[in-house]
Amino acid sequence: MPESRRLFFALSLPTALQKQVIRWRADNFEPEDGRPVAAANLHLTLAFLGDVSDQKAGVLREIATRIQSPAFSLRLDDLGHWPRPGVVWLGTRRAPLALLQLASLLRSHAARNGCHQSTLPFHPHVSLLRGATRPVALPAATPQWQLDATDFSLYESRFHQGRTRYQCLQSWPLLAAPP
Ligand code: 2AM
Repeated sequence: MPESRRLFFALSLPTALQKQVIRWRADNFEPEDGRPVAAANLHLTLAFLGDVSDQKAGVLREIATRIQSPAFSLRLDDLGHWPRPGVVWLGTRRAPLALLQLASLLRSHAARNGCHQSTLPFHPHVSLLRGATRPVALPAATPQWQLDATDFSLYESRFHQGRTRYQCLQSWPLLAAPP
């Protein structure tokens, strides 16, 4: 049987922003609200690929190399709770067009290469807590962070010794805005 790995394209959060987010999260949620996503695992998924053979991953990496999409800034100014699948998330009230186009491009390439894509509309978000299936009191004040997306990455999701770890396999630059 060929090797396959669980992969997804995502935007990473810079370490400084990861730290701010987890500090704020610790101050604003209770342990019973859900399991905190590890700081290094915080990310915004652009396209989920599922279990992918190395051959198919190679094709998708080639495609990613040819993508010429502009860099963009995203305000992380929205917060929500999905009781199913049990996620508390950080999102944006106004998704930049460049983000929507990048996600749409990656999703359509993924679909064309046999990676099943959800029919749900793309809702850009960073998962903060998992297993949050019971009601959660969300803080009244929504944080106002900015994520400057200058590249996008391919991640592998691994489950080992009871922990999920996302490993960045490769990153591709987004085009800087002309001066
Ligand atoms: P989530 O944060 O909303 O759970 C790695 O698992 C990433 O891919 C996570 O960000 C997860 O989104 C997303 N993901 C996992 N399974 C998925 C699926 N079946 N469809 C779309 N996205 C998925």
